[in-house]
Formats: sequence, structure tokens, C-alpha cells
Amino acid sequence: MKVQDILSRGLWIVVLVAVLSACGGAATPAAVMPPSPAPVGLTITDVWARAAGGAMNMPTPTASADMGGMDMAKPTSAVYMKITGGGMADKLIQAESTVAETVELHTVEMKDGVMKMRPVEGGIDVPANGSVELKPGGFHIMLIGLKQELRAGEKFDVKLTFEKAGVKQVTVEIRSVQQ
Ligand SMILES: [Cu+2]
Repeated sequence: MKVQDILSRGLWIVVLVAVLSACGGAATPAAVMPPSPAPVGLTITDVWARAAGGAMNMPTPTASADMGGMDMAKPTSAVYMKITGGGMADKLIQAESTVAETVELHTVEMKDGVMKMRPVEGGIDVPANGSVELKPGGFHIMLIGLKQELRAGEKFDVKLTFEKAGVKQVTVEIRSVQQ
């Protein structure tokens, strides 16, 4: 196996040299990924949220009288993303944002034939060298009680806390989704 290792490493150096000389000396090291070392940290991509909290968010005297302060009047939204783990397994344990009163990690499960969402216990696992997707119908970051309208095309920040990787701030792109 050692010999194999050295051989493949040697091969990659040859490829690297070939690529570099093909570029005419223009150094583009980022484009050439060596195969053996695993990426150090985790990466978070395709971060988006559902546009929400528009007209229905507008408090009118009639609405507040009718609702009587019921929680269901609170506009909500959800944040989705793909998290790819680094060399070791990690766990998303908390999410925070200033756009909502409450931010929770949620999952969706079937209960008595009905899709219901509930808070995740213990966090969302991020496998080493693998990925977990937060997407509609599955894991998501629930935004409860939006303090502002989430307009399609605009952005906001979410602070994610991982067990090992620590705090990561990501920018969320707001998208309109057809119901
Ligand atoms: Cu939810």
C-alpha cells in the first residue's frame, strides 16, 4: 500500500506540473486539488430561505382583535442548505438569526400518516467526508415570529454553531417558492 501511495502521489505531481506548464506558468494552485489530504473544515453551500412575512405580517386592528394573540398568527419561514463534513464527523447544534424571534433546528417526520415537524434533539449530524442536506420535507432551520419581511432576492445572516467547527456565519439568499 505504501508503494501504491508513493506512486499515486508521484503521478499527481506529474499531473500538477503538466497543468501548470499548460497554463503557461500562470500559477492557479487553487484549481489543482491534491487527492490525498481531506478538506480540513466543513463547507456550507446553497444556503437559502423561503420568502415570507409579506402582507400577512401587517398587523391590522381587525386581525389582532380576531387572533387574540394566538401564536399561529406569527409568520414563519425556513432556512435550507447543504453541509459537507470535513475530516471528522461534526454536529450542527444551534442556529441564530436576528430576523426571527425564535430559531430552531427542525426535522419532519410522519406521524399517523401526517407530516409533522418537530425540534431536532441533540443536533443535526454532519458525517465526516459526507454531507447532510437541509431541504423542504426534511431537516430545516425554523424561523418563528419573523421580525421583518423576507423578500425574494434579498439576503440575511444566520449564525450556525457546530460541536467541533464552532461558530460559522452564513449568508442566506431569500427565494420565492411556489406553494
Ligand atoms: Cu419547522
